Amino acid sequence: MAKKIFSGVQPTGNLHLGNYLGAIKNFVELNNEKENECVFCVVDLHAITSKQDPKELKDNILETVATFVASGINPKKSIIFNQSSVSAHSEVAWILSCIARMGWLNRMTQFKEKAGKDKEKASVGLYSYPVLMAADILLYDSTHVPVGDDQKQHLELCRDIAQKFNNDFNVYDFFKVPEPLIKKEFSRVMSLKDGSKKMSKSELSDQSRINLTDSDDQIINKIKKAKTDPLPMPSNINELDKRLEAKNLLGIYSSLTDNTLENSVKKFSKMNFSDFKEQLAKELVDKISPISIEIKKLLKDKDYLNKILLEGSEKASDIASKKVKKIHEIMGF
Ligand code: AQP
Repeated sequence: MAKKIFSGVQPTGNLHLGNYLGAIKNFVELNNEKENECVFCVVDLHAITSKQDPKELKDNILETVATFVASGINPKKSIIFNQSSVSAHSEVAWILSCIARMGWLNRMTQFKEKAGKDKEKASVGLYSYPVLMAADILLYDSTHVPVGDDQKQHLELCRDIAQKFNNDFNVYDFFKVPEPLIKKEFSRVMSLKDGSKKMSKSELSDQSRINLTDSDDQIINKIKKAKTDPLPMPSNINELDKRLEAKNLLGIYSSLTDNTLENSVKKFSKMNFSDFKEQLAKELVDKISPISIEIKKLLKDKDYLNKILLEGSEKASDIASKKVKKIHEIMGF
């Protein structure tokens, strides 16, 4: 069945293996299914929920587009654009913030994690970010949203907002209630330094993540130094919940090779970590290196990347403005 896909990535630099395996790899697969209509957004309005340097933000927007294309998203088939170029996103976010309830937002764990102890100093935008995300998704009548596991709660909020709007205004099925597309088995790539923490762009240690622009040597070194435990490789999948670093590395291997975790456990059962790491590094270099080379090549042609954004913005504006017109009618504006 044809799906309407929407997803976004923040242009906050350091795009990493977690972004790739949790999101972008799925974008490519969905883009390749002939009947799907895909919209992939560089969510620059989300990026400014924490302070951004304007020059770096501009560069990071283009780097995110380059990463999409280098990973295999075809800009002729999918819409690629940046969020701030379609003003409907901000407008509808305001309208939906009058639908969403404080109690719902207060439950969002990502805000609690990102705001940390000093909630008073977090921006209002960081708090209301999931409402903007709902606007992004609902504007395009999206049926499916491919995201990493960390976004599951925001997707549930988006569904609640859509349903409340439809009920409040008696407009059955006006906002489509989207389904999350989250990999079942390995949906969260963890830090190479700590198997209990998400691999993240903002983590200070570069050793904690594989960046999509890392060289082969950097990838090999980071895997060599990745944290493990003193035991040989697990021989049973049930051991993994207690051996988080082994679980993460085996998960990365399985995801890269499109294999199940169970098969990977069998394959490397009782092996030394160093032998396994050699094979993992080889797999990573095989998959990430061509992307890294292509990103660097594309970044030399900024005109091409800007053209993709411009064409994408026009197409996205066209869809979004029609939806906004209908929202205005429903609201009585
Ligand atoms: N570690 C991860 N494992 C699986 N999926 C992940 N994603 C991010 N990290 C992981 C998924 O990547 C998509 C784009 O993420 P984003 O750039 O919009 O925002 P993020 O989740 O805030 O990324 P980071 O790296 O975690 O940034 P910081 O350091 O700022 O917190 C999303 O689909 C996300 O699920």
